[in-house]
Amino acid sequence: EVGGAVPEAQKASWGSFIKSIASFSGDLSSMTAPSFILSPVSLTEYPSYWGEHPELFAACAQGRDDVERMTNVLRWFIGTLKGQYTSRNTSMGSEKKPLNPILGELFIGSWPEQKGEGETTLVAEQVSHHPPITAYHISNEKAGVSLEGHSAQKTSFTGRSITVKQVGHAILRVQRKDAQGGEDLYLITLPQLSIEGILWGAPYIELSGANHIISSTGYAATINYTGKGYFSGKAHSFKASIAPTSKLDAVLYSAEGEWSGVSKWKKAPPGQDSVFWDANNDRREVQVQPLEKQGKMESRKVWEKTAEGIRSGNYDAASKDKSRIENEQRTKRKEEIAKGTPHQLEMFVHVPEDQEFVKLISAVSKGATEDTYRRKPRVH
Ligand code: CLR
Repeated sequence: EVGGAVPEAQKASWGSFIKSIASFSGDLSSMTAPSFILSPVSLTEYPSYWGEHPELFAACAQGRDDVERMTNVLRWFIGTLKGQYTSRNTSMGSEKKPLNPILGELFIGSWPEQKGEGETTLVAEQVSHHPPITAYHISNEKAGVSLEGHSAQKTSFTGRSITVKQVGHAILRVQRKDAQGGEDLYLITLPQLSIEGILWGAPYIELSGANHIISSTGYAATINYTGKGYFSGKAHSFKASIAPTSKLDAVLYSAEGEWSGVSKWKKAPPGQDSVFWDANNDRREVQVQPLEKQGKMESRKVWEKTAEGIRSGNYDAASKDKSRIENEQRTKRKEEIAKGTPHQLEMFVHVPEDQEFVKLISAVSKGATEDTYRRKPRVH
């Protein structure tokens, strides 16, 4: 039944929303959607999913050798997936439509040290509004680990589901602990996702295809995803393998299972437990300053009233406030053009061709190139 999970009063508008998705290509985030599907959280907050297991993030720098470090990086990566792709279902009942960030919107937060792993800090900035692009930088100085990346999406509708191709990549930098020092890089590409359950009105994400973690150390991890009805028959499944980058089919170690549940080593490194990762381990939500201490471009400050409206079911107030913000933005852009003073990024600089990406990606895709955003150097 179409719209079975949709509140009675919104069935008609859900129907027309689906029709408009079907005849629409590009930027879903700018579409008006029925109120039951709206989330009070902006997309600038989503990079925080990368940091919700601070101990796994810090462990990326540990390990006796490059292979062991690669297994730690892979575990941290797999450990982020449950938060990234199922947490709205858990907290709000289904996948939701996030608030569409304004240009220059910031999200700043941290995970205070708990067990000697060091403090992890996060800054994210909306570096483009159309198309929407979010840049982020997450760092644990004590552990010597940082992650820098950007995130955009290309969406298309296939009839019953929305396919989302993730555009962007991240680079994990790990300080070496040996005598020579220096740093190791891990290029992280992103999987494709599809949004299922659209017709029913209860959207959820399934991952498909593959992504890679390619390291300057000479090792790479390949992660393949399947959902219900594929090799495991279970939703949210993956198989990951670690191999030398120069010979990806010479698999050294492999793990498989559910990224939102338990996964196990298939080919385990010596002396390891059979469990690779248990996603039932607690995630630690990022901490942010109280609203009254936040700057006016900080996400929760920007969307304070809109989010309040969505949370309390006062959708008129929410949509009024959202229109006010969007109008202000249009005026701002016009003024910038009139004055010849284009918007300046606050925390990041745009890099037209990411040479680190070009170099590392060549192992799986010759000649590929992408731009990136780098965190501006800070004055301490
Ligand atoms: C953003 C980057 C994160 C992972 C992630 C998770 C959920 C994705 C989101 C990204 C991008 C925007 C997204 C969202 C799920 C639904 C939403 C695709 C990739 C779209 C714009 C809303 C669709 C509207 C519905 C019918 C739910 O690291």
